[in-house]
Amino acid sequence: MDNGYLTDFARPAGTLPPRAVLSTDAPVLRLDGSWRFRLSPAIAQAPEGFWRPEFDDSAWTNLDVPSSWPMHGHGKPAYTNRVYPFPIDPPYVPTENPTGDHRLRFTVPESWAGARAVLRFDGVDSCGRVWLNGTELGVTQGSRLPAEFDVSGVLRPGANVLAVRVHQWSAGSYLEDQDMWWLPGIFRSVSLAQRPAGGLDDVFVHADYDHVTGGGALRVDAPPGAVFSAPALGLHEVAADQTHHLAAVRPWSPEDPALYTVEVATAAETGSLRVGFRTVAIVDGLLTVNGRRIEFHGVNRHEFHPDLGRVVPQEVVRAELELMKRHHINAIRTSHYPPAPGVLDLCDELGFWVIDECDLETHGFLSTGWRGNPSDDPRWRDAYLDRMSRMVERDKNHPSVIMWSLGNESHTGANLAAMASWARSRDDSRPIHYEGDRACEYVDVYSRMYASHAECAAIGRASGPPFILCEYAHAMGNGPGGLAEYQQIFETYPRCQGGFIWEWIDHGIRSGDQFAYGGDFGEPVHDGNFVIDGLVFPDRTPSPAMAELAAVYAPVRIGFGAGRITVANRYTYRDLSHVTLTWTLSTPDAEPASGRAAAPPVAPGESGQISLPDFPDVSGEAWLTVVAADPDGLVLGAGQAAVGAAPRAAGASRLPGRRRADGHLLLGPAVFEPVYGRLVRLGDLALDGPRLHVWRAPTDNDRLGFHGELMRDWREAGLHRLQERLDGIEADDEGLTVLSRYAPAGTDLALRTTVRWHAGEDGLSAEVRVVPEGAWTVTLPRIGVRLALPGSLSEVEWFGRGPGEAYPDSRAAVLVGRYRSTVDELQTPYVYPQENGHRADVRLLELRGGGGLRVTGAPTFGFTARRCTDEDLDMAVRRTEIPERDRIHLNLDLAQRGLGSASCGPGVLPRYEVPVREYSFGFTLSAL
Ligand code: IPT
Repeated sequence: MDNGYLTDFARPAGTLPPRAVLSTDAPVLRLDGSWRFRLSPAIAQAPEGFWRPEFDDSAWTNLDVPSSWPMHGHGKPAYTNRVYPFPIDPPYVPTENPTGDHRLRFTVPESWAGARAVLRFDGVDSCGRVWLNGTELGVTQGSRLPAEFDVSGVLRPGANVLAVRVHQWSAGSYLEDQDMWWLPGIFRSVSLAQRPAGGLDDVFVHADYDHVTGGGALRVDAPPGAVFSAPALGLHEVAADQTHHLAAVRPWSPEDPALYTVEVATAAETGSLRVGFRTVAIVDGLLTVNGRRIEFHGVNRHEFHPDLGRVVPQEVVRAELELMKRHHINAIRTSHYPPAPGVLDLCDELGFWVIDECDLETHGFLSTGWRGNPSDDPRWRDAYLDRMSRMVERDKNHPSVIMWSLGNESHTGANLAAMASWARSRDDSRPIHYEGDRACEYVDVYSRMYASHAECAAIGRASGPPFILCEYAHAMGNGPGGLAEYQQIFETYPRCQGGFIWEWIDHGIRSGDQFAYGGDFGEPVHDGNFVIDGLVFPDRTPSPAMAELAAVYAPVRIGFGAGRITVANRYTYRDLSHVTLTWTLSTPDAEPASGRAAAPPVAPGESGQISLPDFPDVSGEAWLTVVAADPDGLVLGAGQAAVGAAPRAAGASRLPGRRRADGHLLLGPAVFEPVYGRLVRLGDLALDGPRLHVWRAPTDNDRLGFHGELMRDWREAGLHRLQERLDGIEADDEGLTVLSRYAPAGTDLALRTTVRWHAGEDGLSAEVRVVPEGAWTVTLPRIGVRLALPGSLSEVEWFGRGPGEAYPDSRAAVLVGRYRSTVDELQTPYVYPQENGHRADVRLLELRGGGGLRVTGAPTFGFTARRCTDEDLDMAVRRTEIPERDRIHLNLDLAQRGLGSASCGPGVLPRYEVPVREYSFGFTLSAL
């Protein structure tokens, strides 16, 4: 048998011309369900003649279609980012080519007798050879694109047998090197549809909006003689191929995704579409929709499910898109392939700007210096054009799709340019995107990934086509940091029209109680946890980055100044008539007052002011919080201002320190041991500390990166293994002084500390001074102290920022208030263990449970509390490796480094670093 199709430069065979997805009254038979399946490690080991109807498949297993077969125990998933997991020798593929033979027996009703019909595959990864009733129909290519075959005359009423041989590797694999798991299979739906003669094989709706007049123009390209009706627009059976001008329509946008039902009909078939009116145009260097500059608050969305692989049930998609909407995400780039067709229906309905991206990535050619890259090789031109036309034809009727993207990371070349010009000739209503065309020779927008803040601002100051970040803010592990600073750039420079966070979801595969990443399936070549870089965990639970992003993308911004509250409307089209403001006054002990106010009438892009509410006088620290919400209670923005006096330093009276006969030192309720001078008892509470602490379990952004591995420098400097030496401990009439030197072995670098202890009515207070010694060349993960506490102190309450974790460059979502949690709940379960759970700007912290400890800051501190040390967390590479120790390890930080985005992009902005320099800070401890 000839397998030449595998190496035919990714050209499908025997497929029908592409067309739009359309629901019509022509009968459809869904073929999803339980199929028969057999996996062979190579084609030569696959059964001969399995396509024959009479073939005996009783020894095979059952497999649900759609499915990614490695997720069901057949072979294994494998992860690489850009490295091809096979030798680069296009168009050839390895002999070891997992081949999944699929068979389905199905019954066709008598009413189908003699009907013209097509068999449709919505997605087969990577290549499928198809037989119906023993007749070969052809070969699919382009995993994430539909393929249809004419089955008229082959399909028959009664029993039919469909046989599909799917190969993991084909020439198309060279074009599908996206950063994700390699997951072969028939992973989208399979269906049969009758195609009546004279029916609606294809339609192309054109629904423009004139923002000057408020009118719409509607035309439907359909077979000759077709008519359409749109009752809500007063149109009844009007000629399809003429433009119908409508005096007033409700325009479509993510802020108001207004859809009109349009029924298109020929004598033989009636189809139904949901149409949105909008006009995309580049005007004076700005990307506009319906006459306004738009701004992408977007995410890159891969199709992923932790149990099913690339099969994402439609109800899961709906839930995830609703989750995006609740976090003020208004745009999706379908990285890096067209999504399942149902996804775009939901984008139309719920409202997202979509950049629909073609199924194309040849990133692995980076390792040959792009030698042999298909993008500039004429032998691959047909495949490039085939993929582009199949995407455009399939998705052309979606109002949400406002740009076509040629693909991702495929360098540049004539085949990409040809895709662009074909798309323009077919659909001139949507601009073209492709990040690889830096010179904008064949694209309409200047697109970049991971450009630094400074470079984005420079681009904003220069002139040229609209600028977008198709990827930014790499959400790997704990991060990204610096989102708010990017947003500020989008708001400062009109040319900078927003971007798409990389990426929506962690692609972790469920494995017992945790999620697997690259290498966990024994892959010889893999990229580890680089696939765990989303805003939501693999099970779609939001990570703290989601709260941050919601605050940064918030459509309403609250500010304070000159005794007034400023309310800024950051919508593109909406006013604020749906917004209610709620205010709360809070102090460390109570919430003495709250109330409501209407938002001022503010047009999009404008801001208005209202006066401060009347709230009672408060003596100490107090905060006024104003929250803007919609009628469903969804928070649209929040702001805060301090309205009371700052907290005072500790009280006056001071007890003397003294030395006990056994060498221990006593100060009021406190006992210090004589070896290191650490506090070991405070009243009834056993403690151990404080010790200077500068380490954190490196985040992915600390560990990885194009900009020099920070973690390597930290480890070389020995920050994770400081030795502690006691240089002196003295008791005097006013307290104790402990002198220590913290230094890594093998260097002459050190941090000297002087801790001055006092005991008074307020508790036991420490004034810490840190003075560096030597020529340090690194910055620090953090500066602070750590203490070990009894494991029973697991109830946590604090007055400070919360409720979620916060770092200096990721703190837009956290507001000052009084919060309660537990030590266990303070942890964020990042798939790859790393620093997490830090609470910021804390004034008062209490840990309780069979006694308690109160910590107050002078003035504030950050804290983490967990049942293991930072060293434990550092050692673990899987969640199950994080030990649970007997004690709670509490870090009190004066400062902690920001997060940045260095795992793939710029690092922490200089102002969020922790330099080695002198520091002074203080805190007060009391036993409860
Ligand atoms: C960029 C890719 O486009 C994306 O698919 C993903 O791999 C991301 O990086 C990292 O997670 S490419 C990179 C070289 C900038």
